[in-house]
Amino acid sequence: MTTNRTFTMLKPDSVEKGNIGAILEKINAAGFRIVAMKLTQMTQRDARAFYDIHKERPFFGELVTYMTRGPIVAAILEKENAVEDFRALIGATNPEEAAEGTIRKLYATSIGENAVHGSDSDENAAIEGAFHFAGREMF
Ligand code: IDP
Ligand code: MG
Repeated sequence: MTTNRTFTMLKPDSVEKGNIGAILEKINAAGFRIVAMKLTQMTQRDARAFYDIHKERPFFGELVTYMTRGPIVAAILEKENAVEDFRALIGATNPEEAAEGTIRKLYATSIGENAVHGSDSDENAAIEGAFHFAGREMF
């Protein structure tokens, strides 16, 4: 199944390093339209809920600390086949395994601090978009 929308976060390392503009440029150049976007900061509770699927993993505490340490940019993106195409644009979770030219290859530091989030399914794109933007009139 294809979808028109996905959800992304430019994670705290991207904001800290001043990479918001460069990453948004890549996203636009790849044909995604920004439907909703905000600078925000996740609380511990937010991050634990957002990454609940990983709560038993050994890196969960580190992940919550990382994702809450500073602002993120949360956005909903629109494009034909958005979920799959955006995962291709960001590259593998581990930047050492990410393809040349992908956002993680260019801007990630490590498997933990990997610059961006991209939803992995249509269902999760809808859940994650609602998590950050529920109640907005604009979409
Ligand atoms: P994804 O973001 O590519 O979908 P997931 O496996 O869903 O990757 O992991 C969610 C996030 O958890 C990753 O983006 C990364 O920030 C963090 N993470 C994943 N694996 C590790 C690890 O082995 N060590 C530390 N952090 C990790
Ligand atoms: Mg994932």
